[in-house]
Amino acid sequence: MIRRSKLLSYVLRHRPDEIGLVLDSAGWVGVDELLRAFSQKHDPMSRGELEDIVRGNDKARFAFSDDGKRIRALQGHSLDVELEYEPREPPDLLFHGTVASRLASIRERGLERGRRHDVHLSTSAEVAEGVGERRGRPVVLEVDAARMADAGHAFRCTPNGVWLTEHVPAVFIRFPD
Ligand code: HQG
Repeated sequence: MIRRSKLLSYVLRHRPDEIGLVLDSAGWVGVDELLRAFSQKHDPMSRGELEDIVRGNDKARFAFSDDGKRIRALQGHSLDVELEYEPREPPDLLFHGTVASRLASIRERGLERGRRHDVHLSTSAEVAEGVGERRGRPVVLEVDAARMADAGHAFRCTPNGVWLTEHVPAVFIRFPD
């Protein structure tokens, strides 16, 4: 299940071409088409199994369209997709989890989106800590989102509560002592 969920992330965020799929401009692909492509290139997957992955995913990374005919990843793309989340006013404070080895560069250049579409921010320090932990001992940075928004930076929020913005200049970051 985890392996399949990772493969689904990979296909829907980065490399649909790997199994011969093309996503539309908002990242959607037909469920039947996806299942067919999966079954041709990997083990066969049923609609029920796909539903289990989408529902069972710890971070709600995927969603079906309202009619259930299409599926997409909710964030994390490196592909050029327009997710169409409306800009929203962020909470005053947001958090970003990273590791010590990144700090010198972040102090200099701010938080950069890298390969991803956007910088990912969390509403809680605990969640950010979990994100940082993927790379080592976590360091949690505080982002002054209210001041960023005042300065004209746009924020969007995914349906699973991840806040997205293109770049966080270092002046808006509070580093731990
Ligand atoms: C760091 C997972 C040097 C940044 C997680 C991070 C999250 C810089 C890494 C989601 C930098 C990028 C996103 C700079 C940022 N210099 N390092 N100027 N600016 N960095 O994976 O935020 O499992 O692209 O601190 O749970 O770690 O994919 O971003 O360490 O929600 O659903 O560069 O990915 O979710 O790494 O994680 P990532 P992230 P999924």
